[in-house]
Amino acid sequence: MSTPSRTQQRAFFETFGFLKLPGLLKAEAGRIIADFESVFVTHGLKHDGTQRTSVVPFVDQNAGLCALLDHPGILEAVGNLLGPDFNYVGSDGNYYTGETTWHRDSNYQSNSYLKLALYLDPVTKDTGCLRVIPGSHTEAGLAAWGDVQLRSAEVNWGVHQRELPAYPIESQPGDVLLFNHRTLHASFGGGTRRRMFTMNLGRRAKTSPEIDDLISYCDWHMLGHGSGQPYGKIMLETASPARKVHLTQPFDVWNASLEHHRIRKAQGATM
Ligand SMILES: O=C(O)CCC(=O)C(=O)O
Repeated sequence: MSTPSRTQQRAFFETFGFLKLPGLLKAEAGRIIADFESVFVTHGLKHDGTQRTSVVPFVDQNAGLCALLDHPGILEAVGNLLGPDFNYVGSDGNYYTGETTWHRDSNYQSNSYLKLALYLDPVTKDTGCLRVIPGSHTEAGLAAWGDVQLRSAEVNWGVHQRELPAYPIESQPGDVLLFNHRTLHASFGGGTRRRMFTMNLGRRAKTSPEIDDLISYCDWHMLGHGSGQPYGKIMLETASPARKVHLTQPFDVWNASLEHHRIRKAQGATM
């Protein structure tokens, strides 16, 4: 079977809410893993296996990982789904321990966000690969399935969450997974040292719902993660004009939002 065309990939992503790009970063996988490890070392973080260890924002901490935003294959694949001027809106790097229960990453009205995920160890259905409910990102999917409903599988349907009908996206290091933020996802059966990182990417906001969602997204990140900065120093210092296309709009919105919160705080409002 020949490789799907870009049009077919976009149609698959829009229909099912995810897309796997086998081996897109195969040549770089060794270096990516070394860069991943080095971020945790730099942060003095040792994963002891008892719980998830994560760094947010993640790729921003390492020049090699920042350069994923310059990678021709990534630019082409993501540009195909979100347009060539897509926004980069944060990342997380993780050593996972155990399972992740069913959830969506966001369910914005504009439906313009996706996650790019790289699993750095071979993962299968029973060893912690990402599972998705195909179609759960659509309006019909949103109406049909809720995350709490799936997490209450034992009460609702008398089966464990891991038994729910879902598609396991088994992967090897170097494979790139893309999934819509609205797609319900989870993972089960992982060990105590499951390495993966993700990048959040969104359509450049042009319509009014997209702008509202970007403001809300930046707000959520800023307040939720508390870093007070949209991007890491290395990300900004190593950004070429081409990379800045993916940073400028969130950077401006984030700073405007920060200013808004400063004013509200000065006025005595609680956030
Ligand atoms: O690999 C996992 O355990 C789940 C990852 C996930 O839920 C996410 O990145 O949003």
